[in-house]
Amino acid sequence: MAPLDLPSSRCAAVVVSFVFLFLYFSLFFENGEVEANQRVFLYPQSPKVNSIVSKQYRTAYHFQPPKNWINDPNGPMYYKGIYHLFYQYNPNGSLWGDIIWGHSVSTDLINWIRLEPALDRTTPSDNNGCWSGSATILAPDSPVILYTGSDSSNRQVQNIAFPVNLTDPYLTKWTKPAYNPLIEPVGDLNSSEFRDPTTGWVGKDNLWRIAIGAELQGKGAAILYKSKDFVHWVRAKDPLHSSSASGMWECPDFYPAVAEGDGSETKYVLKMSLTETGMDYYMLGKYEEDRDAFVPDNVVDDYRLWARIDFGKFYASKSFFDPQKHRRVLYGWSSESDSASDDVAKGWAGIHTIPRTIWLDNSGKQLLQWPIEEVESLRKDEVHLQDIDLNTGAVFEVKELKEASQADVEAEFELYNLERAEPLDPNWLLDPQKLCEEQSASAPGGVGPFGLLLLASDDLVEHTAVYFKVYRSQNSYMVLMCSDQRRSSSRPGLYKPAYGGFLDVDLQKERKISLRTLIDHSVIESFGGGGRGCITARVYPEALCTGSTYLHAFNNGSTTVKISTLKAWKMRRAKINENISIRS
Ligand code: DQQ
Repeated sequence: MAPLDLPSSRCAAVVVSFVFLFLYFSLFFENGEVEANQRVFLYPQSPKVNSIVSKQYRTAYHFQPPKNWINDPNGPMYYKGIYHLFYQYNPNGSLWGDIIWGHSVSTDLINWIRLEPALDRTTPSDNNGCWSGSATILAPDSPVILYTGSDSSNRQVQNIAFPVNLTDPYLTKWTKPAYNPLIEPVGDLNSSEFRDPTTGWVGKDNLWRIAIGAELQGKGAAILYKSKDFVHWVRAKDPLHSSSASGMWECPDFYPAVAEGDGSETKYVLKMSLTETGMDYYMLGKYEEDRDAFVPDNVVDDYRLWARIDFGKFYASKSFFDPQKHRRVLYGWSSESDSASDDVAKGWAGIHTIPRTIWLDNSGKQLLQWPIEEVESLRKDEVHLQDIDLNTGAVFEVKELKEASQADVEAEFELYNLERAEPLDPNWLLDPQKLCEEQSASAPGGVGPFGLLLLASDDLVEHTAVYFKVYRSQNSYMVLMCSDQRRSSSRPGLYKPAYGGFLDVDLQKERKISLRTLIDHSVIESFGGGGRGCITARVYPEALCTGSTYLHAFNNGSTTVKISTLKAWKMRRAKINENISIRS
């Protein structure tokens, strides 16, 4: 067809376009000048509310793929100098569905190279989804993946996958044997509540063990399986552990945690993700190898009193032992707090938190978490303030931190006087989130509320308050830590709770509470009391789109609190989705 030989419908379109162009130019140009206020809009005008699709809500140094939906981190491991991160990924959109395993690799857990997906929905035992699972490095050094497949009958079955080429440093391609599935939901197992195998461990009898999350006769459970060869698995008579205090345990994680120092204090950790709350919980205890049972230090029959990995928007976390740095590293999925239609408009949903080192407190009673040291390589433009008294009602702007949407802040608050600490009502321990909502950052108190206002607009109408309040409990003190999203954004349709939890800080010994926050556009990760309590929050301030955001410290308690030090850095952008040419 010659270039101007158009079919009649295309001719009509061209004629209409010429008419519009004529109208456009005759209306807009008078005396050769554009009349800006007489526009005829051929296309919809941009809305007054800043669009959720603003690039300002995408993170700059948290892990997220270029587009689409992600959820749980899967199979993290270190293998021959490379860290591998797999993740639940929808290649077809920004809502959950069509789940496969995305794959990225890194040498520092902060900058990532994006590879082709590791597991796709290609077999009868996973054609409705390649769901969560773990990697295990079998002796001498061959990595394998165990994952849950949603099979062609929508049953949850457990499958295995192997790297195609062990000399490929990135383990780019994975293959699934025809003998999958390895484990099926038979007997008393419910085929829709049986998923997420853990990393394997070896017992004294040289048999491999794994645990699989389940709901068994209404109880949350980690079902134990044993194997000689990692392929043929036999279910143990009893679960590793179960509890009638909750339903389904998703993404169980089981590992030893070591205290700092000589490492003599070791406890076992059983972590479970509860569907009823969308939160991650853990128990500390011992592993009785002879009985193959995890025995918690304290049996608590109300999950509201179980220890939490994070009090905020954080779920389905997974850890691995990093042999290079002799540390256990954990990361979790932080879902969006906007609506599903917002996610469709944005074209993306879900991020992973900055990996955290996780270890046992010397008391042996709780886990501590801290962002991995590698994240500090992104810091620049240090601000350092010292000895600032925050009197009652003080709001102190950290003016030196120009533009606070991509920052790392470390503050230490010194408490002069604990006498005005209000008494603790033990019932509050059941629902600290409600307490944070009722006793907000602006409600006057005794010792606190004091803390930081993050991602604040210039008029402070928008801000996320991350703060502490001290309560007296018999002869000691309890510290409430809150991250209040209720004023984080003036956008409609967002989920804006006030998250919170109690921290076990020995204030009689040390009259200081520290707060570290990683701020990255739509995420704020906060670590209170040296990592005793963590709160991840997702926020979408309008101020991010319209101008700058600011950092303030405040105190609404009736006693003065001192900021003994405050260090803040701007954070560089990490390389999150570097491409490589993929070799076959
Ligand atoms: N996500 C996966 C499941 C897991 C859940 C499916 C937890 O395997 O139980 O995407 O978020």
